[in-house]
Amino acid sequence: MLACRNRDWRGGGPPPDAAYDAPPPLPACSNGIDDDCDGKIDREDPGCTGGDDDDEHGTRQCDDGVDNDGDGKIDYRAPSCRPPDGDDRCDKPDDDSER
Ligand SMILES: [Ca+2]
Ligand SMILES: [Ca+2]
Ligand SMILES: [Ca+2]
Ligand SMILES: [Ca+2]
Repeated sequence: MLACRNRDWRGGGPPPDAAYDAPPPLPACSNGIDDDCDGKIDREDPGCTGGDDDDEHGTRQCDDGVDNDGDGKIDYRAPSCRPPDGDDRCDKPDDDSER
């Protein structure tokens, strides 16, 4: 005698995920965070040209996110930053020389 197959079996997969409607992340210049850790937040940061700018880095050597003098240290970092590993030749983010 043959066993009946259960035709109502629906498989064991998980239910489909509901659409994840998280809002898009805020631009770096309006997220309330000191993203580049220079002690200036959002619109206070000279690297921000506006609230929709997504990068707090600016054009000055001590605020451009680049190791301009090749010593392995990058930009001004606020003393409260951990690690406080900025270029020690930078006294402030609008300093335009890492040398
Ligand atoms: Ca920010
Ligand atoms: Ca900043
Ligand atoms: Ca730099
Ligand atoms: Ca440097």
